[in-house]
Amino acid sequence: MERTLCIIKPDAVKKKVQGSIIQMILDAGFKILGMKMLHLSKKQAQKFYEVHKERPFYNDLVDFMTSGPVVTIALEKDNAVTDYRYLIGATDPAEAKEGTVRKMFANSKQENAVHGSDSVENGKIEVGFFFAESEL
Ligand code: IDP
Ligand code: MG
Repeated sequence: MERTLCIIKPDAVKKKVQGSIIQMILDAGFKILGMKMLHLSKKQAQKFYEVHKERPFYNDLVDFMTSGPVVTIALEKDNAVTDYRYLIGATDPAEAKEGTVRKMFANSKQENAVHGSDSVENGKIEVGFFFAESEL
């Protein structure tokens, strides 16, 4: 079984679509191991997105991710990383396929409703960023 981390981003929580997104995740066969609603601190958001710190969108991304509460969800499934990224669709909603979470709910390439881990290794690391093993 693989693990992957979902974050329902501030834009989606503001729009009150977190329930719809969670239902899509459950309907796609994922098991929810843990779920937390929290307001990220600037430090947390900077650390979580550290790999992007040289990118031009980094500071805006940190501001956006701390602009309101998020829901972090630890997910488990066979092939979780690939299957979840398929469910959420492309980073830019303009390129996301019909029926994907980002096509349905994203506002823009930045405000794109959800985060998803990009590799099996990062799935484990990112779940660990928000959840102690004893909580799962
Ligand atoms: P991903 O979330 O699909 O894995 P990444 O390239 O890892 O996409 O980027 C992380 C996040 O940074 C995106 O989900 C999005 O919120 C934001 N982002 C990525 N590229 C851009 C951009 O070109 N402009 C504004 N925000 C961006
Ligand atoms: Mg990414």
